Amino acid sequence: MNSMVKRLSLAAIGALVGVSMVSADNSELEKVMKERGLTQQDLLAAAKTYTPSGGRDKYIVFSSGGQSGQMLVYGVPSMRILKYIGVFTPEPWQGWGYDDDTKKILAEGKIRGKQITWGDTHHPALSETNGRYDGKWLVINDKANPRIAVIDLNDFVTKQIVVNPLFKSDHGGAFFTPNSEYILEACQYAAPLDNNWHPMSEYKETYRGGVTVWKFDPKIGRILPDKSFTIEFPPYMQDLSDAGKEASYGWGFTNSFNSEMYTGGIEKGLPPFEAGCSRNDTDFLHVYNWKKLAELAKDPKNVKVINGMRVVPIDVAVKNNALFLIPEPKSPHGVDVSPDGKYIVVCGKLDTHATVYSWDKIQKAIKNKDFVGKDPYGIPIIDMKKAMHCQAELGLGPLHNQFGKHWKKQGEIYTSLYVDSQVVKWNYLTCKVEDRQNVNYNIGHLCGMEGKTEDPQGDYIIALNKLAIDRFNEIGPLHPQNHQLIDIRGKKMQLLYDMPIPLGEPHQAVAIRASKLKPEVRYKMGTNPFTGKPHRGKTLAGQEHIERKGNHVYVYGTMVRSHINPEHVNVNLGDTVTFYLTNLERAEDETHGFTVDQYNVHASLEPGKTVALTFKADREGVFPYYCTEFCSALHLEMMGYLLVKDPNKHYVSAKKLKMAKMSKEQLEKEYEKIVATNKATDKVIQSVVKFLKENHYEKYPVVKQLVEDALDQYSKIPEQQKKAEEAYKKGDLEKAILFQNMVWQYMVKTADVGIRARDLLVKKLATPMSEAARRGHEAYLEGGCNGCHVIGKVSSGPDLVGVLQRHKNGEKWVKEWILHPEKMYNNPYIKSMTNYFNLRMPNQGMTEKQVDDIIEYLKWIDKNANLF
Ligand code: K7E
Ligand code: CUA
Repeated sequence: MNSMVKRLSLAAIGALVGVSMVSADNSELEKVMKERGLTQQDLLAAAKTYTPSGGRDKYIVFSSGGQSGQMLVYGVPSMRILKYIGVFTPEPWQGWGYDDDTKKILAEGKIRGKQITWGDTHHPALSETNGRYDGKWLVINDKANPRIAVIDLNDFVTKQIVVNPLFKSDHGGAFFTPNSEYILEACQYAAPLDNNWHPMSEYKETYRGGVTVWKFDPKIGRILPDKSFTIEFPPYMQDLSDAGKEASYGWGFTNSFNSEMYTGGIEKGLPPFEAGCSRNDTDFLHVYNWKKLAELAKDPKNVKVINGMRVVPIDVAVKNNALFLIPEPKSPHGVDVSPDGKYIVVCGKLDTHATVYSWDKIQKAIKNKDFVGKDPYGIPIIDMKKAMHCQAELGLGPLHNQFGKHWKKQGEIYTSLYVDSQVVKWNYLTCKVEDRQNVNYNIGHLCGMEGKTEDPQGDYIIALNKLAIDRFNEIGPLHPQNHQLIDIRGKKMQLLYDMPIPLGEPHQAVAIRASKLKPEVRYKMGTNPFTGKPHRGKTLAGQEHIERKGNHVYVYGTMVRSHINPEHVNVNLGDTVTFYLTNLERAEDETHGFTVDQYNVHASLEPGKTVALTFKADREGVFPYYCTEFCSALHLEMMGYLLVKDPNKHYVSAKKLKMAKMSKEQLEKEYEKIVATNKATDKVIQSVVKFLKENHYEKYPVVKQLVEDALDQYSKIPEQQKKAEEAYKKGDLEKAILFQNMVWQYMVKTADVGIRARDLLVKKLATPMSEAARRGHEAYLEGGCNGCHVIGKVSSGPDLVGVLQRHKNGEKWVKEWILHPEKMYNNPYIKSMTNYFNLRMPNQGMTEKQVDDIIEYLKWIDKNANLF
């Protein structure tokens, strides 16, 4: 335990976690600590991570979802998961892979015609401007099926998947260059670049590795495959990569782990890959000038085209001084370029060292031709000693690096040790170790806050641990992964929090300051998020219709609280059906979902979005469709029917059931009742509107937005009212009642949002509550006082505004009255009140302290009396 923390007094800890130091609270804190077996350091950790309801995080983390083929998003320091993003794998909640447009994106990931519905995601990367995260785009690789996906951070939705036509697996991607000009994606398991059969015996001749340099357009956020190219590498099993920056801008670095070019064969009695691939003491770091190669690739003379992609052959790269090798210690894994681009840090899984190369020295060695020879493919090998800056002895199994805030002067860097289960803090300028933190267990990557950019933020490191073993409750043989949050602000690292990840094995995560992300909260009405343009199926209120073209039925529908329009769709067996649906909501977070039962379609409709769902009506019958998000009190009613009829079948109609009908008088009565209800409800609405206007709601954007939504709902009323009156005139009372009910529905929705707006406005306008008043308000609610009293209004009990002024010695009087009401039942004033309300104030068994707090709350009410 950190000794500084040990010495902290309990009072200081209490103050730290925001508990006021009155003895009662202190003893409660002690009790909780004892009951839960918490140390003072635990409390400190809790205070550093606990985020009260409504609180925000400083950083947002994008973590690979490993074999789930998806990504996850969480906040730091709270470690609360905010979202899963469907990427290579269908994700039903978001409709990812269950509506037409998302199916199309997933289909972009088809490999040689085959749809692949999973992915092995490893390395997410955020787009950069001048080597710093700009919060616009996110990309990630799929190791199993070499592909890159692009996610738009405007809505956190995957917008593009590109397939690498050459590689059969990839790993060293995705890495952005400093201005997001390109994305590097290095091969992993060497294989023929073409799609033909080549025997293992011709491995050296016909198997190849490489790095694909994908052209990226940061304006539109798309990879441009036609402008991309691949650099051919020897079959050395390339691993991780990083792009140079500042001093080393224009260059790329990719390491490898099979310079032996071993080809395995355990089944033939040969040593397995693991033995053959780790025979040499060193492997190769590939150093290449992507900038120069991009220019060269423009000339057809310099490339061969394989599977439609331009490939710069090894000899062309070598001839142009654009490709070199540097030996690196045994079985390297991570390669990370320092924020100023001057150092390249390589960690080897089978070496206890991290090796720091100097870019200056590498350049000098290239200039002076300080080569120790050439590899079998003619690539010059730079003398390792001449390129090295220093080596740090870190421990067993160093894998990955992240830079800290004090990188420049103190060479602050953090490295994960897989075998030792540690994070090591060291100095890459001096190669001295400074601190170690045990993690649980077997860490892979580690994630610093913008820790691989030119502007590392420090603050935290997240350890992405492969094994959890004993950290969580037992849930069967498959354990979750364990992400551990470590505070690096002090001299010593402090472990703060364990977060289980039950979704594939996240290899790497990247963290960005939350302030850099500015996503939309809604789409422009009728948008197709994948084109950014109006959707071909965009339908506005009043435009709903069903169209038949041959045997394709198009439904142009809308969704809004709480109905789907249309509610009946009749088609013939064998028809193709397309539902176009637009969510007409403008209110934030008013998402609807849509499915047709048993047809394996689903869509998520965020406000303003239009989706398309196409399927073949290949089964006869009646299929309910409904909204799948609990969007309002009448969400269950948000439904309709798809009726699929076999046109070649003769149907006998059922006998009509005889049911009692309501008399005209009964209907009249019901009609009057609903009209009266509507009038009363409207009164409530008008009073809320008056309050909002008088208090200038328009000055507060969040309130304004709610009011706009409320008015939007309210504006639908006249039309329904008209329909009701017309039906009434025609004597169709049934219909008139239903339309009046619809009026009421809109009123309820208006009131619902309107009241939310009012409450928010009150909070904005009111003087802040003292701690005591806040506790008093809670005691008031918990005591059920609001069952009879409504602040600002006489209801089942008297209005409490001004209650402290109503009696002499008001505070004392009220306190006595709450504590012992029965003592005052015979008081004439109380008697008359009891008679008036036909209710007696009960003894709620409150403590004196609670009553004192309630009085503070009542004082706050009086101060803000104008708001009630
Ligand atoms: Cu080390 Cu794929 Cu970056 Cu796993 S990788 S840990
Ligand atoms: Cu819309 Cu539930």
